[in-house]
Amino acid sequence: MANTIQTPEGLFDIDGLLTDEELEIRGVIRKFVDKRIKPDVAGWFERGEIPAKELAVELGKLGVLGMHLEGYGCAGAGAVAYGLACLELEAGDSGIRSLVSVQGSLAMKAIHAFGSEEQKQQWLPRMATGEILGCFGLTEPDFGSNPAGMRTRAKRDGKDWVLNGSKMWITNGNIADIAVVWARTDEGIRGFIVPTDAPGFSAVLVHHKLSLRASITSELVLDNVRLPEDAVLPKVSSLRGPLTCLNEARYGILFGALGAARDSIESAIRYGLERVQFDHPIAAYQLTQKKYADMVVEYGKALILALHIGRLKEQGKVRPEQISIGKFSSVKQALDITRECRSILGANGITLEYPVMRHMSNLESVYTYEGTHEMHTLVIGEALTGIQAYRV
Ligand code: TGC
Ligand code: FAD
Repeated sequence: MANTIQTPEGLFDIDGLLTDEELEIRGVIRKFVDKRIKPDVAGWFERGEIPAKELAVELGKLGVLGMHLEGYGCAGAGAVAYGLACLELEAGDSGIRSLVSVQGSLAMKAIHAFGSEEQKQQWLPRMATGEILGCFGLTEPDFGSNPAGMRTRAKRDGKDWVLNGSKMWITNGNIADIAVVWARTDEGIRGFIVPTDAPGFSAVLVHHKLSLRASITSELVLDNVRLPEDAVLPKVSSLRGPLTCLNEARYGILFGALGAARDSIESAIRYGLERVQFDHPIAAYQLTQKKYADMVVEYGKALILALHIGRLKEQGKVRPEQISIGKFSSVKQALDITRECRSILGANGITLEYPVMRHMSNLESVYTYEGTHEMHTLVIGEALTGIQAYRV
């Protein structure tokens, strides 16, 4: 007979691998998610809306927007602390983690890594508080996995830049104050800070999504958008710019997806202990316990891998293919886990009364964005063979 009932994390003594500061940050975010996100998120998901502006200010007060960046009002937290924050946020909903990822790891990271001192001073402190929201435009309607083919173009006109093109599937596009837009120029691929009230800029909401419904997704249209010379990010002129930012956001996801998995496992265990069939709770049946055991073992393995990658990142040693391994592993495991949890909840599992199917459908987007599962497979394959199979 087991002594005490343990949580998925307790079973692996995960807390022993974390510092006091990391435990404290995790606790604060978990409390915020329990109080502010979980009670309302099913309704936001159902209605396809999210009070993103309000939440951004609250998340700014919590210190999570750009929390892993140094200076300019950012907390300068360690990589593991940031990962744990993403995990707790995604235990609420992938859309909330997306809001934070896009702001901190994509839009702010681009300015932090490749912006001028003036650009950093102008934008980062107000982005850290959530007063200014950013989005990140890399994907285009015809260039998703292969951003190198992008058609959006920026041309010099005197001292100005003029941008034309479109970006697709852009998180926060309709509510952003600035868009970091990547465009082809005569000097290579460059990043531009585009105020969203610039003439010629428009954002069109994507409707009818069945996934990430508590998140805003948009098409950005750039029709002769004229920008001053200092709108360009001066420190990069190749795909290295956006891919550097993607490393950060993918890193957040390799922790984040596990939050959706954990919340689903906890929900399925609670349900299994309460739901009685054939005179016993379904958690008492061996087939159900096998499901719990399989899921929790995979969850724990993925979390330990995430922590290992986090510690490598803190030491400045992590390589992009290791981040690919993490995203590949966490998202796949999380998706499999949510599907299994859904089966434990039976018919109730298909409703928004429980978080499981919402997490599952969100993870379908997470499986695709920030590099599809297949692209990460091929990045790992390239690291093992030296062959870029995606170009063959
Ligand atoms: P390649 O020719 O190999 O390299 C071009 C330049 O980039 C450098 N580089 C990297 N730099 C930093 N980090 C990495 N991971 C890098 N990989 C390559 C490279 O050194 C080179 O630099 P330079 O200065 O010498 O020119 O690039 P490629 O065209 O062959 O691309 C490789 C590939 C397939 C891995 C890349 O295209 C890729 O990752 N595709 C997937 C696209 C993607 O992930 N899109 C995500 C869009 S954003 C998003 O989904 C947000 S979701 C919202 C949310 O998070 O909530
Ligand atoms: P495609 O690239 O057309 O791929 C379709 C299928 O073909 C996939 O299975 C893929 O793996 C496979 N495939 C493609 N090439 C190869 C190959 N060489 N070998 C084997 N298989 C291949 N983008 C942004 O820039 N900013 C954002 O904020 C953003 N937010 C998003 C939010 C949501 C909700 C979603 C769903 C997407 C978002 N994206 C964003 C876009 C996302 O990054 C792309 O959807 C993703 O990169 C894949 O591109 P695609 O959808 O065009 O698929």
